[in-house]
Amino acid sequence: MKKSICVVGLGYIGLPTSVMFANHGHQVHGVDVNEKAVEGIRNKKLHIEESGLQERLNDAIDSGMMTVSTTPEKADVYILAVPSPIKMDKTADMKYIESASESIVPYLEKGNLVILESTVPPRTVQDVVIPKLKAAGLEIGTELYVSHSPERVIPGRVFEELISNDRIIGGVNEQSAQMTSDLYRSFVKGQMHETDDTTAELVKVMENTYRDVNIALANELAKISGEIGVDVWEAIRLANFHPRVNIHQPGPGVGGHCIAVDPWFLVELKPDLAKIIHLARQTNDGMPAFTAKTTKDILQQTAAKNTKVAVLGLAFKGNIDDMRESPSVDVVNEMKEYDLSVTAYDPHIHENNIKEQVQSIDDAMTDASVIVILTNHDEFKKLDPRKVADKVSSRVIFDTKKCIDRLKWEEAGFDVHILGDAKNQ
Ligand code: SAJ
Repeated sequence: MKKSICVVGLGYIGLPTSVMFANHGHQVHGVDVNEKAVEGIRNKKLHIEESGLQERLNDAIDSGMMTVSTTPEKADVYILAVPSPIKMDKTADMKYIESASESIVPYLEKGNLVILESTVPPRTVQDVVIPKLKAAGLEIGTELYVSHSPERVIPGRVFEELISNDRIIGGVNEQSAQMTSDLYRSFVKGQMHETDDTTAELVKVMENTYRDVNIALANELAKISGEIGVDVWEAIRLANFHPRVNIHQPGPGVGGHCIAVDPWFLVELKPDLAKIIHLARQTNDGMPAFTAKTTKDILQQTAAKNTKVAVLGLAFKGNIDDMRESPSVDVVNEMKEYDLSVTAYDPHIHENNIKEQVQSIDDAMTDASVIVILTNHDEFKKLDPRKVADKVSSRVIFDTKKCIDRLKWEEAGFDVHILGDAKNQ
């Protein structure tokens, strides 16, 4: 059945979700506090990059199925997709969840469904959202249905995953879960797994914690391999042929608004018990410093003429435009502690967000003593080392994502260093 849906939060999750519902016959009203973003979306101008989003947004707006504004409207269903970041002290910042929940209260009516999509510390629906919604004077579970259906899509492949991923649906009761499953069925081809709200919250945080701990293991193995003369990337590749092994990839740190954040929710909840989880966070957060120190060591070995470092990649991972919690920013700051002179370039980030950033790869590389790759954007994989060779002051490259072809760069006269590969490091 077609519904009217009000989506609060038009960011990396809320906007794609809104257009998907609008493209599938539901009447959607999107809400965001960011007036500039709202104005842009209304005029079909995107404030975020995501493959397939532009065409789908055009369709949603042109068909009249999607409207946007800075305030909610009456609807059958409310979806909350606002950020739930961590504060400086690594505890969850619930202010957006609280204000989004409050913002819909004046519009709520008997029979409405409220779905929380944001990733949150377990018990948020019970302890934060429901107490706010109660102000509407409706009985939860019989007059107002509530569920948590965490988004699980990966930036860069959002639309494929919105359709094909299974969904975890955590209802405060069976009817809430059932109504939520029925709604997402409009476009989800994966399975719906119904459970209660707190279990769904834990499942989502667990998934990202699993990945963080696994990446920390890969990073630790990279450091060990580097010391004992082994290429960790090859060792991981071989280990992963085992049917029950899936070791992730090392790198300059873990970024983004999810994997570097969600494990802290469990540390905050149970600090005495979440030991491996805490250590994994510290290991991954230590990788930018390790990357900067390795760069400084490489520079010292190569007797470079200057200390200019060309950092390639500021997004938190390949082929996206998102710099949130990006380890690259920490790497740049750590490099400056060693008095290195850094210029940073990212083909996906068109505004200078840090003062070391430049908008041309040539400006970044001209006269550099070492190139450091921090993000595996396709643009960097395709670089022609012979052309780069003419620009730099020393032919030295440090690849923290193993994304370049070592042989090709060596043939062009480069000293190639790869994180976790002892050869040349
Ligand atoms: N990274 C590594 N090594 C790896 C994989 C990733 O160092 O082997 C780094 C990346 O470079 C990046 C960070 O980890 O800096 C996070 O990237 P990611 O691709 O692992 O994850 P996100 O943050 O883009 O998306 C994750 C996904 N969760 C899982 O795969 C369990 C996604 O499905 C979630 O929807 C998303 O978090 C979210 O919103 O929670």
